[in-house]
Amino acid sequence: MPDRSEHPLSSYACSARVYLGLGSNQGDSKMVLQRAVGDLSGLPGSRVVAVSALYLTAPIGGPEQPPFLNMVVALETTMTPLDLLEAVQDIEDAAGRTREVRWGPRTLDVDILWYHGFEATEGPLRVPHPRMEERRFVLEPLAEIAPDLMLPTGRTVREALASVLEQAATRVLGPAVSRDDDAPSDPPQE
Ligand code: GSY
Repeated sequence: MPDRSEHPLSSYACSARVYLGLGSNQGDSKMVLQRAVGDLSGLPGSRVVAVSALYLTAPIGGPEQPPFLNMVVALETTMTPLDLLEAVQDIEDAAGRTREVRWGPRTLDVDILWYHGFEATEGPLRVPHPRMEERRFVLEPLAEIAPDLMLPTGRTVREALASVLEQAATRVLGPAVSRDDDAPSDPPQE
């Protein structure tokens, strides 16, 4: 067997664009999200190429729970979809995430929303994320960094967002704004 380790092709790996949705409603959510962005940028073969603002959003589904901070991150990565899934679960675990209550409060949630050229409707990773087109808390930050991204229903992110504006309004917090200082006491209302 010839040794190919020195051959240029042996180190060539294709980079894929991925969009990830991040959310937190427990602990110091702003710090949790900022740390998660740092962790994503440290993944092997990966580079964070765009980051949305932070959005304060009313919780959708689950028990009564505090408002969330949500954001979307664009990553260029050579990781495979399943390796990336494992890595983001490690990032959630490192943030102290427990999985006790389905749809319940969480320190950190990282969803792989869209992975260039990859579609899966069953198995451990479903992408494009099956509920992303129904969620204002996903579409609004995503529209900030990828308004023309084409979604499975044939609509752009911008068009899909226009159809969910009846959901509770989100409030944009700049990345430098402290949540403790700026979070209203009640979740945002429409
Ligand atoms: O699926 C993500 C967790 N999650 C969220 C969220 O991130 N933001 C809002 N606003 N509501 C949510 N409900 C769930 S579950």
